[in-house]
Amino acid sequence: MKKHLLFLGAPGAGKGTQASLLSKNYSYLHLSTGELLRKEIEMKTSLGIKVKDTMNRGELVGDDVVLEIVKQNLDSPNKGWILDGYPRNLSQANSLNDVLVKINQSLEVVFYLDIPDEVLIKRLLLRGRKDDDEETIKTRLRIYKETTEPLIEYYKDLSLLEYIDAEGDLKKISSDINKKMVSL
Ligand code: B4P
Repeated sequence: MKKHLLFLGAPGAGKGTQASLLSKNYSYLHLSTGELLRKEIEMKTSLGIKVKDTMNRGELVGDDVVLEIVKQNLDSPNKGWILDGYPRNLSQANSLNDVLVKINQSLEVVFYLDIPDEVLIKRLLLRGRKDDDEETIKTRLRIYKETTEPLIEYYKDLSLLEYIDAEGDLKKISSDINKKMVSL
């Protein structure tokens, strides 16, 4: 069974939702950089204060900040891990490789949640988080296309990419992911 996984997809594709379900199923560590950053903001830590405005504008926080969070968490004892929201650009993908080499682990699967823009926008507007207003969603989508989307080809070239149709029923998508898990 694959133990080191990553979810890739646009904002609202269901990364957080599906990574959470899958991590519970296998008792893996679910590492969402967005969630960890939001916790820092909630706790008003110096890091939280530093990233709050950037996140609320829908922009990416600095690579160094997220790398530190990922490093600390991957190093903890775990049965396996699922990264959600990291990496988000090629530089983060390279940093992740470096971290994994150091801890003698390797990424085994990248689930790419494929979904049309109109569906994403509807989902996020319904959720209504602080960074879910129409203008901010547009910024997040633009940044996703410019900086994160190239990772699809990057992981495809490494033969790690698994396509998942992420439109439609949440349970059906979860079942498709679980089926892939047992067949890989
Ligand atoms: P994230 O927390 O990663 O937010 P996101 O990309 O919008 O994805 P999210 O997980 O929220 O959406 P999901 O698809 O699960 O990042 C937030 C911010 O943090 C970034 O903008 C950035 O500022 C910062 N950040 C995070 N990581 C970073 C990094 N590596 N580098 C730099 N900055 C970073 O779900 C969306 C909604 O859809 C949910 O309400 C869910 O309930 C619903 N949903 C899911 N599946 C559904 C389905 N099948 N049908 C209907 N609804 C569904």
